[in-house]
Amino acid sequence: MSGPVVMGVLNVTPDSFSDGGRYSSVEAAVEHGIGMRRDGADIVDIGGESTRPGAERVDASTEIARVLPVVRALAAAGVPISIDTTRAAVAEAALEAGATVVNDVSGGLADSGMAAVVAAAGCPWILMHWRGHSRAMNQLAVYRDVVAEVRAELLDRVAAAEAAGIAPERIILDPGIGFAKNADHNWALSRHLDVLIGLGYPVLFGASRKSYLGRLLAGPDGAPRPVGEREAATLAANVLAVSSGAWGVRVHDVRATCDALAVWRASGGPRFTSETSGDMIQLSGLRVRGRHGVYDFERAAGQDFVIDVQLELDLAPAAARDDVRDTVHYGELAGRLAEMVAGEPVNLIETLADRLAAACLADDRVAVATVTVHKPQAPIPHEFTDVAVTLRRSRP
Ligand code: PMM
Repeated sequence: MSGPVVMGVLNVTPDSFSDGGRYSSVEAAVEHGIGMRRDGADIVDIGGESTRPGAERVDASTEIARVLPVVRALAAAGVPISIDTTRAAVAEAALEAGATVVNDVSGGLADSGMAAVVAAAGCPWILMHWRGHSRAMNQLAVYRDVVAEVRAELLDRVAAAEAAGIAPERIILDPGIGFAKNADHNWALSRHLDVLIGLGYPVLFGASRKSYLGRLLAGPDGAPRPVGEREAATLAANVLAVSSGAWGVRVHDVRATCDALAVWRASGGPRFTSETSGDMIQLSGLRVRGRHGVYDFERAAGQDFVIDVQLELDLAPAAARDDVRDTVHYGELAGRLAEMVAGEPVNLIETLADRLAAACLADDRVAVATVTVHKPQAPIPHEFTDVAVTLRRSRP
């Protein structure tokens, strides 16, 4: 899957806050799942227990009975499926029936058997930030610094998952919008999503139609905007999330989401956020002998060229994980650039700078490359200290 991933919500429950009761029959649920796939969903997320604040739990056999026929039928129809459950037994049954992702809103906290099921399946595991089951979660919405605490609590869940043998590349994080969080908490997490994205794991954002959007759009009488009239707000929240670098969005209206993402893509896709803009790698004074120039004697004798490179990219993943694979290896880059400067001669240092910039942008994590080529021994019949060109190139 390449981002942003669109996850379509399919609750086979009588009481979920948005679609509860609409897809209680297997036929209606399957039809809706196939429709969401047709509309562009990368994956359909099937849940059999409402996680709405205050909701009562159902037992595992009820949950299994609700989801299994739908998982089976949609898997048979070729629809990629995640199972939205906090229970190992439900996840195991759904994986066996054709689900390929586990979406665990408890981040592994609700059922100590979940990690083993996921490890055995070798499937992706969405770890959502969670503090307790629906009945109690509103009382648990107490934070001094919600962003820092959600980040720390998610890192605990990651550590537990990795200790249980889950490969890091299978882990997806989710801030858990609306779960043990009030509206202010949700807005703080939306504003600082880049802090979670900076952990280096894909981040799923699930704001679709949630009550903080309803509260934002409350009428003059203070009544929240009804659930069915929060779609425009949902689309705006989701476009902002993917602009911050979210890996995917979990939504009820797949078609509208895909339309909004098409506009986002056509408008240039990701933006750097305040947390990551300004990150850069600088390599200065790379001195290499080359034969660039318009004169024969330059081609024959060669001279020194000095290269400065500035790469703009998000360095938060590398900083968080302390792993060179998460960043541009400056030693390897220097080697590639030196080879180009020493290689095939060109007439102009503009052309050389342009080629070096293209080589920097070949790593698709680099958003902008600024390259300066100095030619301090250029054939200029006057005393001078340096001549240089600088090109700034960004990803198309
Ligand atoms: N929200 C709900 C259910 N499952 N899973 C993830 N990963 N993230 C969420 O935000 C999330 C979820 C509750 O909403 P619903 O009634 O739309 O399913």
